[in-house]
Amino acid sequence: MTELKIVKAVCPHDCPDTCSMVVTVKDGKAVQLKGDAEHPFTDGFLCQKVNHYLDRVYHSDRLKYPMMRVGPKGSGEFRRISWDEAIATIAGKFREIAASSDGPQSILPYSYAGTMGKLQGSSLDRRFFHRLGAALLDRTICATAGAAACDITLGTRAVIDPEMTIHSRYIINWGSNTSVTNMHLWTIMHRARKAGAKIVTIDPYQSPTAKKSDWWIPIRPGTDAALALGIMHILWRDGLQDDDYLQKYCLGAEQLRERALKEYLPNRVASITGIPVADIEKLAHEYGTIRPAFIRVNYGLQRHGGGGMAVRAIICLPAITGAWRDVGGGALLSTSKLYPFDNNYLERPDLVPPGTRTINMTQLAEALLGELPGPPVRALYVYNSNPAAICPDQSRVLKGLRRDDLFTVVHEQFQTDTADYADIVLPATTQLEHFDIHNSYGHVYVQANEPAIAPLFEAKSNNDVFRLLARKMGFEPELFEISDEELAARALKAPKSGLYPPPQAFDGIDLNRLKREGPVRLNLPKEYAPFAEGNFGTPSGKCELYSAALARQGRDPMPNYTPPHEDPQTRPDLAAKYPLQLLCPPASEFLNSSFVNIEVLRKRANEPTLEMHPADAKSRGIVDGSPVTVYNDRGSFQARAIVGTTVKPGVVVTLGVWWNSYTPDGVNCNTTTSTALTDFGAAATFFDNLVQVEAIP
Ligand SMILES: Nc1nc2c(c(=O)[nH]1)N[C@H]1C(S)=C(S)[C@@H](COP(=O)(O)OP(=O)(O)OC[C@H]3O[C@@H](n4cnc5c(=O)[nH]c(N)nc54)[C@H](O)[C@@H]3O)O[C@H]1N2
Ligand SMILES: Nc1nc2c(c(=O)[nH]1)N[C@H]1C(S)=C(S)[C@@H](COP(=O)(O)OP(=O)(O)OC[C@H]3O[C@@H](n4cnc5c(=O)[nH]c(N)nc54)[C@H](O)[C@@H]3O)O[C@H]1N2
Ligand SMILES: [Mo]
Repeated sequence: MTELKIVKAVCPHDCPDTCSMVVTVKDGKAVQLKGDAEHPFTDGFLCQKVNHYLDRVYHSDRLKYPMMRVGPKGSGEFRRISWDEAIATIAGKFREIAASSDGPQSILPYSYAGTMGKLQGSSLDRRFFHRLGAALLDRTICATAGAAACDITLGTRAVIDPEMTIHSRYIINWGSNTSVTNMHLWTIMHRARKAGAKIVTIDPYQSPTAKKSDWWIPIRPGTDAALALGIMHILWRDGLQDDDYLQKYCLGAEQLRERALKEYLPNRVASITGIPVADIEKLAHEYGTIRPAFIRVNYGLQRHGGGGMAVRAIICLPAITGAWRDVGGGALLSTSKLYPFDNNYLERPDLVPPGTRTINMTQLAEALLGELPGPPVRALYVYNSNPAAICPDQSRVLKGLRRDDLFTVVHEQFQTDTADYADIVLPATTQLEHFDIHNSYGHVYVQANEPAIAPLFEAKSNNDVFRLLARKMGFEPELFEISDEELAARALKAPKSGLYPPPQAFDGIDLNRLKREGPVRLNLPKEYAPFAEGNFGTPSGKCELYSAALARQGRDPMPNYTPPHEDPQTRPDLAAKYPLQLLCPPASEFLNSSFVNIEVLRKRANEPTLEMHPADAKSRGIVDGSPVTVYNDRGSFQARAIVGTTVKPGVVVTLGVWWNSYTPDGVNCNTTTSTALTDFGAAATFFDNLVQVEAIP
């Protein structure tokens, strides 16, 4: 008897679109997976990657059983063991380390957003490591520069309802490859364009989004704050500011106006940003006069030393013109803070022993090589992440992972570059095999993911593994013996306080409703424009153009331009050796390092490439198609040159993030990236990276 079942699932990957997926299951096997037509944002279609999610689920390379290392570290030689042996080994090692003079803080959990699910992403894992007293991980690899900048300026993320951009008439993709990294928003932008909107993209690289825009403005990497301040100069100079909005809802307009007028003259801004004065003037005038004006500010532009200041300056613009007043106006960084999940319940930060140290995940190299204060890292537990591929300063990360005295556990779906260095490998379930609930950072729906199929082979979900480990460690059952559905139901009971997240957003939403109805829109006004009348989440309740809190910390209280760490203008010494600014954003076929092992997608991406301007190629004897080496003091990687005008002279671009095991030289672009941090949020600076390029003879 054939039994057909339709299950609503949620794409778990690190992407603002958090799509709703409809899975058809036949006799216990998922046979079809497609985008949910009933989800207004997903709109019935998925990206090219997740269209192949079933290839991922049923891939012959899925990790099937727990394994223990038998060969040298990094050799990828393992033998199968039982779950009992795996859990006993890990618990035994954790107990031994916790009882040693180094203590539990020499155990480091390492996770990011392999799944964005609230349960498999950040619930029992946090409880487990908090209860153990392990080092805390500061999860800075992606978003914290902009998050910190938004908190200071707006008291929450730069947020509007992305569906409202249908009403926008001036759209700026600012450091955002929207058509690739947020493609369902791009669809709405495209519709707005049909209704008369103009689409502008500010990006040093002619990304797929820049190519499809009405106007591509190539900017010198890491100089966006100067451009934003230059726009402010022109807005104020020409009387395009909204004095009423500034006076009622903002702090420090007078001071900021003075800075912009005195310090950010168009000539100076042009020389910093490489954008001609005429274009800066035109951009400022269009932005200041066409409404609703909307800025999609994304993560790409934050990955520079001054990334926090860049976001802070950009998100001040809608306050100066009053663009926040309009439905479809304002700026969007992330909608994640609109969801009042009870994270304290899920993660139990109260269990963290006082004085526990925090390790910045961007500085894994330093942590593993014993260069940070505190006890050495003796054990590393990796899940939801692939640091051997995605972390900066890769040569040193790998050196750390090769340490014989480091005990490494990797819980994964696949034998990734990181899993190659594990002492114990544990097989993980995919999204079709476990339960979860999801917020989104790019729309305003909450969703439940029902398991469509049983776990394949011996795979276990993250939470199930932490339940086993907690049992073995003798931790309190009341903290861990709670089902995923119970955790979800309780996490939806929002604490009722504060302005952001809006405490009423979950009113009328509970787990039963999510399971019954599928995606449910947060309980927000239909035409949501949160800052139309102020209502900022800052201590003053205003948009803090001037921040007294920053002034008290001895920092610049206002937006300003902070040059990149590795900037040819301010570091001519370094640029003499390494004159090119390298950007290394993800390829459209990959999701950071996820999906590189899916054959059809890898074939489409083909091989690591380096896009460079004809002038930079010619002076190096490089022609289109030449194999090249890209290098600096930190390391080198190989790629094939694509010579063209997708970049300006002085900038080169490689798309990633390749698995090291699939590149010609066994490493990827992160051999050249640095662990230097951003000005706000201590985040990664992947795109702040000077290199030299040579043809391989
Ligand atoms: N297909 C696909 N989608 C994804 C991802 C993926 O890997 N693949 N990753 C997901 C994740 S984790 C994230 S964080 C988001 C990221 O979403 P985006 O921020 O859109 O992604 P990026 O491509 O990293 O960066 C966007 C653009 O910023 C440009 N850029 C770099 N430096 C600067 C600068 O100094 N100024 C300006 N103005 N632009 C600059 C880059 O050239 C790039 O084209 O995407 C998510 N969506
Ligand atoms: N050069 C360069 N480096 C970058 C970036 C860049 O643009 N350029 N982008 C940076 C950014 S924005 C980000 S967000 C980070 C992303 O870094 P990561 O969060 O490490 O992202 P992925 O590379 O997608 O790796 C996630 C891993 O989690 C695994 N996984 C998925 N689901 C589960 C699960 O349920 N359980 C377990 N245990 N594992 C699971 C997947 O198989 C995958 O191997 O990379 C950063 N690194
Ligand atoms: Mo990210």
